[in-house]
Amino acid sequence: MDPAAAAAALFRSTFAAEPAAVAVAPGRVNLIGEHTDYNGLPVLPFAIGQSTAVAVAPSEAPLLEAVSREFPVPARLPLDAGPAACAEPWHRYLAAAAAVLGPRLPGRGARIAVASDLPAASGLSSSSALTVALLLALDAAFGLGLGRAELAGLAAQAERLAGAETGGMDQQVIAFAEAGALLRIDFLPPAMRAVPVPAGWAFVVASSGQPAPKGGGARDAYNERVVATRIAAALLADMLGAEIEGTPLLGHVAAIDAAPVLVDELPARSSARKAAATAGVPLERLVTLAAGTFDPDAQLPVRGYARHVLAEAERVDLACAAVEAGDLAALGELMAASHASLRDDYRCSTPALDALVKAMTKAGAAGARLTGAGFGGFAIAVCERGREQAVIDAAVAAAGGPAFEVAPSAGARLA
Ligand code: NG1
Repeated sequence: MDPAAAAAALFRSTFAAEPAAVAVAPGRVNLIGEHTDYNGLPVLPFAIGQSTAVAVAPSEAPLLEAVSREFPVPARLPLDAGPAACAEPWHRYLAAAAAVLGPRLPGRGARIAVASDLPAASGLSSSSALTVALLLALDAAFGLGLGRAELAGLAAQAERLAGAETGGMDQQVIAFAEAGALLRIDFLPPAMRAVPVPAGWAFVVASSGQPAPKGGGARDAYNERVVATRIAAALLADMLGAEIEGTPLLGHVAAIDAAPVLVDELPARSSARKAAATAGVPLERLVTLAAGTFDPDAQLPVRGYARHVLAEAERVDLACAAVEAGDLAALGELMAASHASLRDDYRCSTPALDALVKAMTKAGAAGARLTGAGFGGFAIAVCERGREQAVIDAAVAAAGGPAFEVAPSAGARLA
């Protein structure tokens, strides 16, 4: 059963009532532009056909009562529970959605049923699909009148409260994607552009066999990189004599010609405390996260991280041009360079992801790379249509699967 029908059926069988609204939000794959969004630098993702559906009806009690087809433990959370109090990772996203809606929910709770055909903890954005679908369904059920951009912003804030200091790519592409196209997203200043995909290309995603749970260790590894790249941005701005207001991001300095050269003069490792003193910025701008404060004395490999982010942003520009020119070989080379940079400079690949990328490339993919935050999860490959089955077979042989074709699909909707 597809997720929308399954969520509605689960709602009926659990609560013996009809849902007031059912919303469906797709997962996403990032073609290129990895770990750039929280630096205010561009990304090139697309929404996929697999999705999470949420059926909702308002209830009188100030509680979220929720069941999921995929997660066995049901939720019964006070509206003000807050994500930190939830032991079950999937409950955190429910509590976080209630927290960002806050006073917009008129003191009443909701009954919720969830069904998904997206693999969890994979880098395919199952958490953002859940958050966006939930907010869209609550918006419809309570008549909140949220606009799409506001909804994507609230979903990103919810995800940050749940623990990972995300940059907002996932929620935005899930809210705004168009079928048949990639979505180039810029953040400084904000902009979006659909980039149609040539008809003869196919995309394959494949599991490395290792989950990358944002509710667990991957969250700390992710947040370390958010803080380390803020440190790099503050130090580079200081070297360049550039003024940054608020949180320093590499996107604030990336357009300055000398920035890529000066990256090599950054310290190999630094702590937030040391960098704040050197660059003369308040320490809290470097270490404050929505879900807490990062250790100001942790020594982080800032030079390699910054080198990856600045080079990756350039690859996004080149990849957009390659897609628009229908140049599959050029796109493939950029994806290979992205993976190497994520492996060597950003240190977020794993031996299983490296082997998977190699196997898919050998089987005829024009290019392959890890997708999402890494530390496990999925890889994406692009190939000429007709070669996708060979790439899928090679991926399953290398890492055990699942591996399947994904097609650029439309964003979130009410069912
Ligand atoms: P995944 O691993 O797919 O959840 C995460 C972030 C993105 C982005 C990528 C790395 C969340 C919800 N999403 O994606 O915003 O920073 O890593 O490019 O944390």
